[in-house]
Amino acid sequence: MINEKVENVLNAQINKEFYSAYLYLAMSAYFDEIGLYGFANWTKVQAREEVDHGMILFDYIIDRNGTVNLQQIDMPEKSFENPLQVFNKIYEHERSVTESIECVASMSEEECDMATRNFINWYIAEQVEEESNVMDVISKLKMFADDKTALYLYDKELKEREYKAHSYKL
Ligand code: OFO
Repeated sequence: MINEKVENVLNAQINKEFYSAYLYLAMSAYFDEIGLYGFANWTKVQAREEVDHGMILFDYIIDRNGTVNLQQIDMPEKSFENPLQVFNKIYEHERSVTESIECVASMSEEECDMATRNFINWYIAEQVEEESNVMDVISKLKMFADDKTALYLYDKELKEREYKAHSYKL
């Protein structure tokens, strides 16, 4: 059985992960519209990873004999200005997800739920990777500035990103 407070924050986290997927899909559609198909691919792959993040939490609650409580997913924003602005937004968003994951960790500690505390370590490490990947894109976009050729070549590189299913099992 899982502690009720911990169960609530895990359910809220499922919602945040699915919202992340929606947000990345909105960004992917934007990139597709402006012809940056590599950026569209990168954000679409990320959306699939976010669904995995949500599903891992879903399965974990069930494994602990808890109750999954799915909540309404907010509508993501859909108007964007340029690639750098989008990636700055992504960074801001991922920072807020990191904070939220850290709150799950501290709630599980407060409630002496060491199984969840241990489980959530996977997400803490994943957030380090996500923030770092986003910062990498931001640095390159800043370096290219208005160089369209560099952007074109980088877009081709981002087209190579492939989806790999994420999984976690107790
Ligand atoms: Fe699920 O890590 Fe991004 O939001």
